[in-house]
Amino acid sequence: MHKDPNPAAAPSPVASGQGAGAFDMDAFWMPFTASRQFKSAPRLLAKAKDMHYWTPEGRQVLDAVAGLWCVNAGHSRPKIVRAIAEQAEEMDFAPPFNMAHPKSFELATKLVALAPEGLDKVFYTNSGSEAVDTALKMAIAYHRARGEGQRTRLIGRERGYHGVNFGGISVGGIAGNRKSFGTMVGGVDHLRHTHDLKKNAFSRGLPEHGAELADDLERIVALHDASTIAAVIVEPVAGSTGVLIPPKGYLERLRAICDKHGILLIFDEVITGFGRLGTPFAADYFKVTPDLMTVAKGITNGCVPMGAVFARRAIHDVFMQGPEHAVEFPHGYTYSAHPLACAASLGTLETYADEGLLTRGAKMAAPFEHAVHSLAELPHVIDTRNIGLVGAIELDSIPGAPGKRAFDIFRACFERGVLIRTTGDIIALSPPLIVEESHIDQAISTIADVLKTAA
Ligand code: PXG
Repeated sequence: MHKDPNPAAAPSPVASGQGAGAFDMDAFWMPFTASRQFKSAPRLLAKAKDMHYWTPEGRQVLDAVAGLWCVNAGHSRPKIVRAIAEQAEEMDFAPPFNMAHPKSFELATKLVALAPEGLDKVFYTNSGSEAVDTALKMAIAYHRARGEGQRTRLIGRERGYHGVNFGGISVGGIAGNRKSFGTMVGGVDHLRHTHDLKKNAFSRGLPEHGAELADDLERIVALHDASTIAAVIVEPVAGSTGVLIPPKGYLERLRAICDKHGILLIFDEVITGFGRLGTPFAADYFKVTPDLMTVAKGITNGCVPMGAVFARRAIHDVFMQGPEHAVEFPHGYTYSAHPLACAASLGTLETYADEGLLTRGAKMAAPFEHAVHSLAELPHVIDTRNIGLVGAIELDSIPGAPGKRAFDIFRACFERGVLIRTTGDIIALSPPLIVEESHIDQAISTIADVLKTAA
């Protein structure tokens, strides 16, 4: 049967550009994109190296967001590229259920060595969303396996982002990502978020006020009883929702309340993992160790999709019962421990180690902080904030058009050769960890120029 490739009456959008040629843009239903706007004026990337992208026309664009918070070592790094190419040549795929390949073990050993003390086991997924849903399932199944099957409730936080699968949007706290999807997973409650500009605007590093917001967990425990609660999941620093940095003492307090009530604490380190704060993980930065930790993005430098859940040994060991021939944890993906992802991750860890990238953010944090806060006095700026190599510039919204001001700035910056990320009316910066001061200066001066002329 022949299918009309373009059945719509209206002509589909066509992109053209030197090097890209012309192509039909109709078929691709794009993720998290203002598609009609995009397809009327596409922004295309065709090449990347180190700190930069190039458009199909050959225009250079500075990457101030590490792709999408993931290309921590910079783009197309040789050891990673080689590892992927060699692996593809040697073995393309190996089934991961009741079978394995050596690199999956080699990588797990290396990941666990890098992870905070006590997180001794690693379960592979293919994305952050899958890591989150895996961790939530682990938490509930763990309690059941040790005879507390009534502990099924999951607690997230307002404004949290934990990917887009049903578990993740259920514990997530961004209304726009939830409202269209029905009742989602039941038995979920949310802590209050910690963002308080009245008290904490223009904080450098951790905000002073708000540790007591962790006590909101006690309110939830009083309502549901601790015996019904499996786990609390939070991003140590919330990224997607606009860089919400935890108040001093907040995460320590959350840890203590979880311990008091036998509730597992899950850190979603999909963004904060692999050096973003100047330490390998946010758990290291805050000296607070969760029971489960989700990662993705930087685990392969964004080169091949991969995520993972780190677990305390004691959590894993509870599953190791029943007949020896039986599957202990009925969960996993066709592409768990995919050979290309494992190879990419091994190349990534080697690159991080060779160049000291997982702690480089600590060195660059001071000039980065200075640069981000230099925007504080510019038009529309209502907050600047930073931690490690993450920064945010929050703008007041155009009345009746939330998000428009920042989106216009995003487009204008791209036109001027700098890729930033915006969410609502917040500009987020998270450059690759190889960033130099000259790159920071370029990104900040471009944003400043655009802000000065913004509507
Ligand atoms: N948890 C956290 C904390 C994340 O930041 C995910 C889970 C989901 O990961 P996957 O790999 O399934 O996308 C994320 C993803 C943004 C942005 O604009 C951030 C993410 C994804 C898309 C956009 O800030 N983070």
